[in-house]
Amino acid sequence: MDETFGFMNPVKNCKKDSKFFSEKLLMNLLFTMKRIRKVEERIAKEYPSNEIRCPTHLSIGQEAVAAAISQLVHHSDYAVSTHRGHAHYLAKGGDLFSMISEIYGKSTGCSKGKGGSMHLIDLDCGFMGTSAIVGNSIPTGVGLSLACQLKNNRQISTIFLGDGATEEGAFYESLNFSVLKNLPSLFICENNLYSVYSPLSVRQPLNRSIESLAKSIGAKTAYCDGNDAIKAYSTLSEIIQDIRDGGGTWFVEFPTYRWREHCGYQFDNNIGYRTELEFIKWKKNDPIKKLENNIKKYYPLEEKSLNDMDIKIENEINSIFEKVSEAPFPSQKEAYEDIYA
Ligand SMILES: Cc1ncc(C[n+]2csc(CCOP(=O)(O)OP(=O)(O)O)c2C)c(N)n1
Ligand SMILES: [Mg+2]
Repeated sequence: MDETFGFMNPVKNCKKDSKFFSEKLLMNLLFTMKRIRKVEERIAKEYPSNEIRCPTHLSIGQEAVAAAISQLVHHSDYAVSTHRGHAHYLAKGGDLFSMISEIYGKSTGCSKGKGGSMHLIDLDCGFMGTSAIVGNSIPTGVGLSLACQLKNNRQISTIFLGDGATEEGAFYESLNFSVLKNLPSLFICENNLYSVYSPLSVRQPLNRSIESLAKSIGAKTAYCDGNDAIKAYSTLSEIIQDIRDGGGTWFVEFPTYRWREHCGYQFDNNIGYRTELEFIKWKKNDPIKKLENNIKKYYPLEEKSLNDMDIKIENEINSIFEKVSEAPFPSQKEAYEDIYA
């Protein structure tokens, strides 16, 4: 039992095997992860041509948690995210054409081509925005939780953040307020061990986990493998149920790892802040392969169905990139519209 709050930490009951879940759910998780991975790999492939002009933070390697969320939240729920937000936007149901358009600065983009990769929004599915300022979207996410509570309709607000964002004052103020008011907030901290080039060891005391920080503020907390879509799904499904039932604010820490450089399409293991060995260790822990292997233990997962899935995703991506290439840039007269300055 969790002594502080009097109920079980769901991670301890977490179902780890595909046998507990339907084939349909497992294939949805796999499809979502592959789609996110392939979209970002395509962005990485196109980036050197210099047509994408905005800074772009890829989350290749970190797809599992987003996929789990995609199967658990509704369009009527809210979510906010960070500079590394492509996966979260897509998982919440964000429109792919609008996202790719935005990354290319086209007027068909979700921020009319003025925001770029770090300013994704899709109001139709409750994805309420991402921000280039670390920690910036956290208070917005808690404000949305307050709106959910006032409406009293079992909606929740998911707040994606990185480990680095837990070093921002806004994080503490927001979490404190959310806990105080018993708001339906789900804080999802994807701890990829780094804030740009700084490892956790130079930023936070040893032997104090991020989860324990959130717990000390009064949030219900859990710690779960961020590269295991099944564990993430199982853990989050219990937590989201609790939040919808009025259980209040949760904070879940998911250890994971980004494969590419902090910002950009390349690999940067050679510049000295992390080792090739560490990278290889995490790459072997590929969330997509991990899910495939787990599915294969209990269900037939044939090469053909995997290939069909790949082809379906690639066809969608090809047609969207083509459509975006034909879309117009914003006109010059729009330059001063929709801005605060
Ligand atoms: C307030 C603020 N401080 C610093 C930065 C520079 N910055 C951009 S991303 C980043 C790292 C954030 O790390 P984390 O929250 O762990 O997210 P990750 O990039 O690892 O996904 C930093 C420090 C910023 N954008 N905003
Ligand atoms: Mg980080």
